[in-house]
Formats: sequence, C-alpha cells, structure tokens
Amino acid sequence: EKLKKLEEAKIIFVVGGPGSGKGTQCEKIVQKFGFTHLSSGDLLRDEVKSGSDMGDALNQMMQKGELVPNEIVLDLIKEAMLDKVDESNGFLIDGYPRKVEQGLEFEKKIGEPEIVLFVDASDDTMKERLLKRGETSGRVDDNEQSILNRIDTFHKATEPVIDHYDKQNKLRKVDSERAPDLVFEDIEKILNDVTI
Ligand code: B4P
Repeated sequence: EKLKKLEEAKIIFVVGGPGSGKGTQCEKIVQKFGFTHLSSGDLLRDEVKSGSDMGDALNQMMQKGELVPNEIVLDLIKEAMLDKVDESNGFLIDGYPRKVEQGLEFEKKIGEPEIVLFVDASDDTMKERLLKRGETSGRVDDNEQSILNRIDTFHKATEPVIDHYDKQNKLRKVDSERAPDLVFEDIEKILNDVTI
C-alpha cells in the first residue's frame, strides 16, 4: 500500500552544482511549503556515520568528489520516502539525479518529477562558498582539491541532466548568485504554480 502511495506522491528534483545553494533553498522551501526534504548527500553521510560496512567506501568516494554507485543512493532515497510517505504532502529530492541514468532509474522504480529545480551559480561562487563552509563544516569534501573535483563531476555528469529535463519542459532555473532570500523569492513563484 505504501508503494502505491509513493507512485502518487508529488516529487520535485533539486539539482545544481556543489555549493550552488540547493540545501539552503530546500530549507526555505520546507518552511513555506511543508514538503519532505531528502538530501542524497545527507542520506549518504548518515550511512557513513552509522559505521556500516559500506560507510568507509562511501566516505572515500565522497572525499574524492566522485559519484557513489546509484543503487546505493537510490535505495537510501526510496527507503526514506517509504518511511515518510504517509505524512508527506510531496517530496523535495535534493542532489539527485546527478546523472541522466539516475533520473531514468528513479522514474522506473519510484515515479516522475513534476518539475526539476535548477539552482544555478558560477564555478567561482560555488568554490568560494564551499571553502567558507569548510572552515567550520567538518565535511571531508569541503577542501580545495575535493571542491575542484566536485565541480568537475558536476560539469561532466550532471549538466546533461539539466538538458534532459529542459527538453521535457520540466526544468525551472533560478539564479543563485544572489542572497538566499532573493533566490527564494523566485522559487516561491515557481512552486506556487506547481502546488495549486
Ligand atoms: P551533497 O551533499 O549534495 O553536497 P553539495 O553538492 O555540496 O550541496 P549542499 O546542499 O551541501 O550545499 P549547498 O549548495 O546548499 O553531495 C556530497 C557528495 O555526496 C557528492 O560529491 C557525491 O559524492 C555524493 N552524492 C550526493 N548525491 C549523489 C547522487 N545522487 N549520486 C551519487 N553520489 C552522490 O550550499 C553550500 C554553501 O553555500 C553553504 O555553506 C551555504 O550556506 C552557502 N550558500 C548557499 N546559498 C548561498 C547564497 N545564496 N549566498 C551565499 N552563500 C550561500
């Protein structure tokens, strides 16, 4: 029965480069619209913290700025969605898909997104934000070399995702070079159209 509910759930993908502001905007979206926020990165970091056999390997891949295998991410997302589906009025899937194939697999196993929100910032801006966050975050991947690798992975693997959903008229792009509140004003307008 939960699986059936999941098929009917409203889904929004949030994509963007590392440090573009995905997580930041998702918090604001949850405050205003009450969706269930699932960040692929957070789910993976929780898995690392849990000390599972898989954790060490995941941590190394994340530190290198590489993508982890999709079966792992997709299983974690699906499990978390099933957990929340009874109380949810829609899901914000943050940081996924990072490759076109990830999107296709998700659609096959779970469902299609209503829209794909693309949080857009330049490489320089992303790098600067992540270096700043790295001063306090304690994240293994918030150092200069990891950041450069993550930006590279974004261009190679994730940019095709943006074209893919643009062709389906599902892409909604917001300019994330501005202060978080201003970026959110644009997102509000986009989501008001989706939710009504
Ligand atoms: P993520 O956890 O998704 O990390 P991220 O891309 O850096 O985004 P995050 O949400 O943390 O940062 P945000 O832009 O909000 O991924 C980490 C790793 O996990 C990946 O490299 C990969 O290895 C793995 N992974 C995740 N998903 C995967 C998948 N689907 N498949 C395979 N592997 C996967 O913000 C960054 C900083 O900018 C913050 O400090 C924030 O305060 C600041 N900021 C945000 N907006 C701002 C603004 N408008 N102005 C000024 N500062 C701003």
